[in-house]
Amino acid sequence: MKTIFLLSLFACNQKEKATTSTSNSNKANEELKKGEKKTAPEQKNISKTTVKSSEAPKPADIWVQEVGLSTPESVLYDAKKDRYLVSNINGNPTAADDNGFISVLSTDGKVENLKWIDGASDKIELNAPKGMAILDDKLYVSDIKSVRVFDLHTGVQKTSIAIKGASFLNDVVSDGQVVYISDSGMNPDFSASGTDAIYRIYKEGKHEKVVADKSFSKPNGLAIHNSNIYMVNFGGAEMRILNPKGETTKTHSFPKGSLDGIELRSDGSAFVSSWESSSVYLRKTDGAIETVVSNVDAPADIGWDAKRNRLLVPLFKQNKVLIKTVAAHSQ
Ligand SMILES: [Ca+2]
Ligand SMILES: [Ca+2]
Repeated sequence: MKTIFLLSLFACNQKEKATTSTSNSNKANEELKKGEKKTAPEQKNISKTTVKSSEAPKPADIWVQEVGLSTPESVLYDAKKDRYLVSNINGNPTAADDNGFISVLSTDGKVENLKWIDGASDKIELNAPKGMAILDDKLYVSDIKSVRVFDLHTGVQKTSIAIKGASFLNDVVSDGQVVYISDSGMNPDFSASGTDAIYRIYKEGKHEKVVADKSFSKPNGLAIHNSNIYMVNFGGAEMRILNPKGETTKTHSFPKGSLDGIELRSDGSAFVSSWESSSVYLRKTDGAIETVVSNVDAPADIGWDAKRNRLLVPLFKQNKVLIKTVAAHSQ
């Protein structure tokens, strides 16, 4: 129910946005100021723990805002080209409006190309881009019921893979061999469609269903570790670990739900974003859960810059991206 409420709220926000874009940008400023104030104690806590391993001061947060991002769903660290990619739904998450776009940010948070890949182009089909993953030299982007495939270097659209039976494709991840995609199983009005599933796409474009299970309750973020699939759900507060056959081997709970993005560090610890708590959790390998980012409204599909220990947090409703350095993993 909560999810539906949040999403209805989103739908209302979108309507509002169409008529009050100027006041919204003022509001965004006010909210940012509030957010900065609120995050201060949290930053203090984090620096306390980092002091043990490093005397260097923690780098300041970088806010990418008022640059034209529009309903940013996902941020991906492109290690190959050392840059950040941001998927922008630009409107309703289920509208086939061909106006979605992908932005390129430098690692210092500057917009290098706001509409690097742009649905407005006749050569690009892109409605409501969400999760992204890189495999070889291709960028895979989920787009409602299809996966769009682009050349990572030129942004040229290579192909489009329709996933029959899917209703709300969401996160995309690659293990270097194949690509996995979650279907959150939602209708255009965000009610449950019952198609909750995880799919696998092979390099040559062939795809198959790994597992379908309504009880997943809106599977959203995906990550891969040691061939296992980690999945968090938007309709609940759980992280499942599945083997490559799609069988659940473990389930872990988080304090609050409406979980969206997940990124794993090399030791298996997991960053998970939660709309319900407006935060990003870190679940350590011993099972302890701490909050590493707080007071972020609608933190969607987070990214992880492993080179710089930075979390990349898209604020879905505020058209912003937060780039935040977190403690290196020493635990
Ligand atoms: Ca187009
Ligand atoms: Ca759109």
